[in-house]
Amino acid sequence: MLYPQENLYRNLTKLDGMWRFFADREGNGEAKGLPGGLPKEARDIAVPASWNEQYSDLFHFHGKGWYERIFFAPLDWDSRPVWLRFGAVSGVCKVWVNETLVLEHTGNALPFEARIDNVLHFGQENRLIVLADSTLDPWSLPPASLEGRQEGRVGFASSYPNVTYDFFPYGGIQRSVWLYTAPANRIEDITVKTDVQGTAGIIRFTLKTTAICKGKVIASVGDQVCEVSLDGVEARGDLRIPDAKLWDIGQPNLYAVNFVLETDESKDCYRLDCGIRTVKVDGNRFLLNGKPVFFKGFGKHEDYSILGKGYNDAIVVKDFGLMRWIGANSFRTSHYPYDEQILSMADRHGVLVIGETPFVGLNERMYRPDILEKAKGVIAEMIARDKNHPSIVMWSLANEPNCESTEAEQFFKGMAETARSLDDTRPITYVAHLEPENNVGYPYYDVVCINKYYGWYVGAGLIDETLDEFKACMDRFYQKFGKPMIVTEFGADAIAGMHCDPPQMFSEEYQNEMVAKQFEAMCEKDYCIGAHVWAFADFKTCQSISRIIVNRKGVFTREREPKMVAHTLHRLWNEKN
Ligand code: GCB
Repeated sequence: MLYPQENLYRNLTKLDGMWRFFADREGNGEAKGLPGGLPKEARDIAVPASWNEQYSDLFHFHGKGWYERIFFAPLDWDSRPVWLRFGAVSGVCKVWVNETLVLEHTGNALPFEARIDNVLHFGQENRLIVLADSTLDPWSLPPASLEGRQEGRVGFASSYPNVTYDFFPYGGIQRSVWLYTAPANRIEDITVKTDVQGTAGIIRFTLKTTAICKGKVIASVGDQVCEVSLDGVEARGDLRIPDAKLWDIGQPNLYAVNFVLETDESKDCYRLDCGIRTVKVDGNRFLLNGKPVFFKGFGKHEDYSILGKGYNDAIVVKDFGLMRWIGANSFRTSHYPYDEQILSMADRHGVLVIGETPFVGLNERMYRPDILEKAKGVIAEMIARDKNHPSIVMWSLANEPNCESTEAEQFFKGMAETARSLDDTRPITYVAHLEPENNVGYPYYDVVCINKYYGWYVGAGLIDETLDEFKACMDRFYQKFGKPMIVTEFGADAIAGMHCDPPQMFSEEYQNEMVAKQFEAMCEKDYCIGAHVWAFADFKTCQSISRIIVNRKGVFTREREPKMVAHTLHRLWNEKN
């Protein structure tokens, strides 16, 4: 799905800002006629942002949130097709424009859109109503539930809210809302794949139109032009760039390719930033443009106080600055696809991204054919949205699943086949926390990613004593699967400002020493091709006896101040290529 863009044939306007909000605690808003307008108790709310930290009584509201926004549809947009697009809304979402239901979507982190000009009043005000039903559902992807309070158990099982993952289930319209025009028969989609032939770069494109048409497609960048005829809904071509500058780590060479669609009835264009690069897993190595890569970086979250999971440009700018300073070359979009602007930023900064699905905490009861079908749909949505980003070099299809049974194997095989059929250019992985024999999915994947907390959840307080266990664990995975490995999570909680000599758990010294020693242990293993510290910054999670307001494994605080370990990583990572 193409990101909205303004050009000669397309206009857009953002509907971000102050909306009205109503928390439907009885859950019967639809029957009460809320699609026609919110009740007078509705209050101001900012979009994009989660609702939970905007008002304290909404903090633990995980139900049906209703939003309203009155917007003006310009008169000169009359008789032009108009789309309404949501970057992401939590849970099960329904959208009404002037009381007509125009959109329904399920999921927290991917966009959806609909053509709405047939219900718009041009040159007048229009009423937009959004229902974001964030009710925690044990069968959703990811699974979550408010039920099952469990006493006396340690860890997430006894957290509130009781979800199967370690981050707060924020709700709301968390990414931008757009209204845009484009020709009726528009450039519906573009897929680019790149290759290198000698010193030339090849940008192979497939362009899809909305309707069957006759005409031509012209792709150009500078003096290089590729014109192909179109008869149907799809045109393919190769744009050749002589002496191409490859996209690489810290060398974000991008070619702004202009795609023009010319048919008898309409014209459209779209500019896409393309990075020419190759990625490949070869034996124990991960090759970018033929050169081995060592992934240095983090698992991250979209998370900030007050905003919750709401997208914010300033935070993205700050985070990329910190990643550059510390010497990171990569991050994982743990545990869901991030806002598209973050991926574009990674494209522009030459940062590698492991793009992850929202499938965190999958368990054995989920491995049913109907849930696999749903999962395949989400993988398809993610790849459709993100396939053109050069920064994305691998897909991670799940985080820490229980993956032991024949059903699990079929599920993971099915997901792998879907991802490969939709994208034959990128390796795939999933992220494991259990032992090799409890990971029946790996034979179908290219890279092994493990999350290991020696010296924390295993061998609490023992940094030196658990180092050999950690190394032995890495070896077990390599012996069983013979694939390159990234340690996608390791780390310790540290409360900023808490100091201790000798280092003890929760002090900055402990986190610092553990991360440094484990990083060095990984560097001893040739099959280990990356180290991602958990986590980039402290982040909000559910309440439990093991969390002090936030998860404190951040190398930076939630406000992005460095802890002691940040300075150590800055040194280690700037030394290691
Ligand atoms: C994990 C999870 C991550 C948690 C982390 C922790 O293994 O993948 O979501 O936040 O551990 O801090 O426990």
